[in-house]
Amino acid sequence: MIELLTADTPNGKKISIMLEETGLEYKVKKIDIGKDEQFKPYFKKLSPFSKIPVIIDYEKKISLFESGAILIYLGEKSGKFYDKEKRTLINQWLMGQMGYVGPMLGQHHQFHHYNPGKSEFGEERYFRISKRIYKELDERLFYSRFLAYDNYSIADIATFPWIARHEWHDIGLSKFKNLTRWYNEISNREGVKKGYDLLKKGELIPKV
Ligand SMILES: N[C@@H](CCC(=O)N[C@@H](CS)C(=O)NCC(=O)O)C(=O)O
Repeated sequence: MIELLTADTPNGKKISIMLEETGLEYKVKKIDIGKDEQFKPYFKKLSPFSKIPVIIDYEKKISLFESGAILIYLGEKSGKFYDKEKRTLINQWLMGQMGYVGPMLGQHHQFHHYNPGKSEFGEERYFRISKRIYKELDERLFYSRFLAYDNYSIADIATFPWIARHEWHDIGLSKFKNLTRWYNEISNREGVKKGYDLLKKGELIPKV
């Protein structure tokens, strides 16, 4: 049994999607980051930067923080979506998501969606970078069916929940044909639909 300590955010959804996709047995514990639960001593012990997601694997008696590291762990444990022969390719796209796509779109959420009008510089900067990310992903997906190679992998699972916030981005996902094709294909996977609704509120994946 795996316990997922998480919140309903793109980083949180990555792991619930992976758990659903792999079929590993798990339960969810909601961490209320709006109420600073992430700073409680019990949680900080598990996650030194006080961030969700975290998993506890009771079978192996270990806990892990950082969504990329968790995806790798679950990929290795399940033998799914992290093909041994393709790991060099998958790692590049996974690290690109962790270091660039997620943090930049996250800043775009902060300036454009949550706090419009507070900083012209911040709004313009992260809007511009987010548009660039859409274009770069679209270009990659012109050449490749999925991000790392021709099969679905943890790199796609890591990136998908960020693009699923496309309505917040105001960039117009439908203008990016390859990214839209990729998004629709992943949106239709049963495990993705279930994992997206991690708090079982009936949340649907936003359509393009
Ligand atoms: N690099 C981390 C980022 C995780 C992260 O930013 N989590 C946010 C929610 S999406 C969080 O826990 N924020 C609470 C805080 O920073 O106080 C990962 O991918 O796991």
